[in-house]
Amino acid sequence: MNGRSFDMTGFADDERMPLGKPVSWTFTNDGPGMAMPHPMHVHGVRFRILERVGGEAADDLREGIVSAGFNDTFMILSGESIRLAFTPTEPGLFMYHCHNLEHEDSGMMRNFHVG
Ligand SMILES: [Cu+2]
Repeated sequence: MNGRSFDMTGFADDERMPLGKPVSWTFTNDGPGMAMPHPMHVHGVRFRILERVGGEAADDLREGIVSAGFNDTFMILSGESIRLAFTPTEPGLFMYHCHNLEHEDSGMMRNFHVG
């Protein structure tokens, strides 16, 4: 993600989040490799989906996606861009990753730091 693979203990400068202040993340599913949806999970926070733009999927898949309310996981379609927002309430090191086991096992997982 963002050209980075999993690093067990590390995180990048842009993965450092302030405690108690709202942040917004944008995920865009336009990376290399086979075009496919990814079920993305963020640990330690609950977020709201603010915006979905683009994306390609069969209508019945798109119709089954729920964006309303608080979430800890979201499906991002191939070619889609999603903006979400949350306010970190607990300090520490948390992970965000694709919930497809093959993907997370191959490094589609990162840490973010709060505090
Ligand atoms: Cu994935």
